[in-house]
Amino acid sequence: MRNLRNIGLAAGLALSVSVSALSAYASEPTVPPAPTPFPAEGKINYVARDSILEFKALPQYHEPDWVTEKYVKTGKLPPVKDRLPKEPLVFKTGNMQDGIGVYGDTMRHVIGGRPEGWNYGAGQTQGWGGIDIGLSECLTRTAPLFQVEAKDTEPLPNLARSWDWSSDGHKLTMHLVEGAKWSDGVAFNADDVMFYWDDEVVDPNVSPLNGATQETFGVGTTLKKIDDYTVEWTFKEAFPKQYLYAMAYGTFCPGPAHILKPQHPKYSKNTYDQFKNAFPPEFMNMPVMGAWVPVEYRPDDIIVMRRNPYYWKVDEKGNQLPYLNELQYKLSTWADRDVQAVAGSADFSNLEQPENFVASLKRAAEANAPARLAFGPRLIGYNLRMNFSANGWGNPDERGQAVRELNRNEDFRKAVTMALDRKALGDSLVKGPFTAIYAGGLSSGTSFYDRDSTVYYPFDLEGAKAELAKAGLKDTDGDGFVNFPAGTAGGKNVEVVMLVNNDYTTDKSLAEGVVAQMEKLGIRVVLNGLNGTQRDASQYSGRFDWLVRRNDQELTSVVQNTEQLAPVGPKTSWNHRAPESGEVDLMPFEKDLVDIVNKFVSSEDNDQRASLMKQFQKISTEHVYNVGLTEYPGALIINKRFSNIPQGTPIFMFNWAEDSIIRERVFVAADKQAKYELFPEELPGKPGDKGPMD
Ligand code: BQZ
Ligand code: CA
Repeated sequence: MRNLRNIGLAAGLALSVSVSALSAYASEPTVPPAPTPFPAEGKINYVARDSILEFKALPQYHEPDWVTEKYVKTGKLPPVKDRLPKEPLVFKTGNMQDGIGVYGDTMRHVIGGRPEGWNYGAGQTQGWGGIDIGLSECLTRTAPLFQVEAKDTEPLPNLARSWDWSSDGHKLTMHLVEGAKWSDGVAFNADDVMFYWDDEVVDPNVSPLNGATQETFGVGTTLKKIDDYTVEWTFKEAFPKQYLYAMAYGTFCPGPAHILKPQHPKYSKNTYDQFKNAFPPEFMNMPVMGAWVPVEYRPDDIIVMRRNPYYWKVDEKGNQLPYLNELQYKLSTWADRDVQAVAGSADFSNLEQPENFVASLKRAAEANAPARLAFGPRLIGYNLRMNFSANGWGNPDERGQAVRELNRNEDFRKAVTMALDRKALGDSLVKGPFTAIYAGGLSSGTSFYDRDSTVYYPFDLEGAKAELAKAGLKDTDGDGFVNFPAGTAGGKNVEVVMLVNNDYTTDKSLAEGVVAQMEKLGIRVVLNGLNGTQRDASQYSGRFDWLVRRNDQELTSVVQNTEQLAPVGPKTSWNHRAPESGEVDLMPFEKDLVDIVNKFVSSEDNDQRASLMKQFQKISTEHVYNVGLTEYPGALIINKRFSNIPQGTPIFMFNWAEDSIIRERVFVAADKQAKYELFPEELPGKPGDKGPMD
């Protein structure tokens, strides 16, 4: 065993990897190499949390002139002040980089997903890429917090305008915005919140799109209505302030109960499937609380959204938001989004596929480039995740079951991680300073990351083969692939089916790289490439042995989607869930991870939280809870005509940039407005009607 000092581990080793384990490898576990510094462009102007917005009544309100002329004066709509809450959400001018905006123009998005329908609460995607983000308004809001110092912040008020903790910290009373209306004019109130909670989150037959379950808000948590504008949470832990993050986008964005409830099996003859599919993509003008409403859907072509005349947010001059009259979502591919954004035929992209970095940088550097491109911190990462369920999640066949048992064998996991040449994987995506070796666990770009708490098993093919042998796998028929032991899955070659999202070049490139490198180790990996929607369905139901997946918020912010860090509930982890009936069969180290996450959630002490995340990082990387592949920075590409784009907005942190730039405050100066609107001076129609209001 080489002397510890020789492998550069600092004295007073932060890792407590047992010495005996060290002697087992040709190369010792160590900390990941320091990533090449990558200067995030566009410094973030940090602000105080309460400098962004407030709720208050203003002396007067305004709307686009054409709304007054065409809709109010003709009696089709009430005056704007009657369409707003008593005290609307007011965005403070001081936090608006270019100040008060003007009405007009549109933002043209391109997306790679496709809409299944409008029933987000029952698990239907609208195609991602900012559509669901723009439709959804949630109890709290976290994406704009990228500009607030992490240590002293908490989620922003949104549909919940304020909240109070009981003295013992087990109850949280939430006060909802009063007098806000859905885009069809129907009042928003606690019944919407309770329908989402009782009939979509708690109802075991319904899975909301971003996977909220009761345990997302704490095991045993309950919620009840106090009055039309007050709900009360009850938690087992005291002061679990962490859950205010779970009440933001993805996990607590109520739908219109007046439209959904009549279709729900508890209140109709519908099956759960009929409920989920009750609002197909063709169902236009689905009532939303968001700033824009779907008025046009042309399959494989475009979705067009028009401004919501009842939107409940204003600027400090009383101008009802949004400034932009329209949003467009061209139905194309994720790679095309980058191309169109830099070319100027679209307006926005999260540059997240390294294969497009060089071409996008070149185009954006040209003098007449229509779009700005700015890189942020290294927060885009990929993990290979192994299905740890050996008790039936996903109903595996004999071979699948045998692979899951191997996944639960730490020697097997170490063999896999040591056989990965992560430098080669990163270089296969893009050369240059972008990609970094990523051991797994928390992203290096998050404030909770601690490199000295990260156990990295360096690339070492011989050492990996030794681990594979320790796991009891040998190539008994000499064809280069190890076999199951005799009597297991017929003693055939170990064959692993790896699920991958075919919608992204990057996901496919990494998956193909893993297949090639596993072949050198002697493990046969077969790709199961599906589109995003099918991939999500297979993954949520546990129908995978391994999974290559881009990181989500729990690894890039830790405080968002925290429950996804470990199997704290039956359906919270990406790669380890309970079968239909039964518990999650936790391994000992997973029990430690669950305890750490539960302690983190109910701790208010920032130092304790930081140290809990160091423990999480050490245990999860030492035991290879997930196998890191690579990580790199993303870049925001946005057309130069837009104003109020906060400088330094990261494409992904608490949420994606579609949320973080606060699109309802974005505007185009009058002299830069283009004639891109497809439905100029039109407003949404009635729920289910075709197209805009006639
Ligand atoms: C951003 C995002 C906005 C989902 C989705 C998509 C789904 C996943 C993930 C990203 C897309 C874009 O990501 O890639 O840049 O615009 O939509 O929601 O990958 O397949 O299930 O988690 O966010
Ligand atoms: Ca063999």
